[in-house]
Amino acid sequence: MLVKLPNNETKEILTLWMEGSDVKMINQKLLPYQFEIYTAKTYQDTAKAIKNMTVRGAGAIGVAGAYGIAQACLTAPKKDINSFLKHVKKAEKTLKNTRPTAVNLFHDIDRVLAKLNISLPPEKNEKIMIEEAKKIAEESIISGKKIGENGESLIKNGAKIMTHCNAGALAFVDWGSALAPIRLAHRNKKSIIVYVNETRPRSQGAKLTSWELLQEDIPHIIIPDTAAGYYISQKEIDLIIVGADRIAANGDTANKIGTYTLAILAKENNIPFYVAAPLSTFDLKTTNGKAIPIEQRSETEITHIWGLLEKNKKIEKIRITPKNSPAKNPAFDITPAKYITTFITEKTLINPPFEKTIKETLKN
Ligand code: RUB
Repeated sequence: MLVKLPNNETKEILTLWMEGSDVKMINQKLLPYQFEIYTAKTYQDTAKAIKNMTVRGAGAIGVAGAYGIAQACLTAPKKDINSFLKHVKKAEKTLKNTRPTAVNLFHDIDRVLAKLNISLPPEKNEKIMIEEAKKIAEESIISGKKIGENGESLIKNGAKIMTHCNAGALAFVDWGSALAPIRLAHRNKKSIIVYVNETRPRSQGAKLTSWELLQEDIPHIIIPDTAAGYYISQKEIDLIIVGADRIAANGDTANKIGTYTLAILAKENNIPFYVAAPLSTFDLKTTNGKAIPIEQRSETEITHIWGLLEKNKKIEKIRITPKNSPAKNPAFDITPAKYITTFITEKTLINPPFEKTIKETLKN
């Protein structure tokens, strides 16, 4: 993605990459106030970065998980295959035990582990597995671009588009899912405006999507999540595009909390509701939305908010609720397939009946 650096230079930069045994990533906890690259030196650092959301978004945490396994291969004992295996399996457990909902994390880690061949010496396995992790990252960039190309046809000149959370380059390695067609429509000189839902509690829309759109001067407006219904009912929105963290075999979709509400609003007001995601987000092993585990996050994300204190330009956390009121913080919700118009993937647009079309697309 293009990033405007503080010295006014514009640079193409990925959300995360591997450099030697380090995993480098844009520190998303500091955006939009500070642009900094965080270096995860070990697989344990990478796991921590996934858990505390230094890196976040389904596609990006999948690649981070794959890189984490690659890091574990580098530090694993090489004296025999069993001790190598034991170390890598320990890393698998640590990395998978970070965020439960986005299937990409499990999918990408398993893809690297599938390369493990116990009849080969550890050094050989190390090389093959690191190559696979890097291949996953490269494929993720290509699929983001293809999602953009396939989805751009759904955006007409003059379109007013709503999006939720951040399903942009920051949630991937580059390009993004929901933001990829938007990015391309803008680059192709279509006149568009993006309504960015704030996305409480962590405000990925207000902080990250707005930052990403600003980097390419894509016109946008941040609105509170609670204003979505108002703008949709006023015919201010032509279409909604969101990303996804896991799509069940029947098309039920887990995405950032609040997505379900938007899908119903879209149906009620007769506007299309698109879900953009790579094929690695589809999970045929999960039959429907009820079987998708929903991450429950800390209540402090509700009771407190992080922001930039204008007076000293420091990033600070402040309390916004009474001390003794409890809070609940489910990070995702499930949108039933019946509310989804089309899935935008790198391969094709998937239309209903989803039970059939998803299976066919993933098979071929
Ligand atoms: C991110 C989120 C995004 C999807 C899309 O949640 O819900 O919409 O991950 O991802 P969080 P992608 O910020 O809690 O990780 O663009 O990879 O499909």
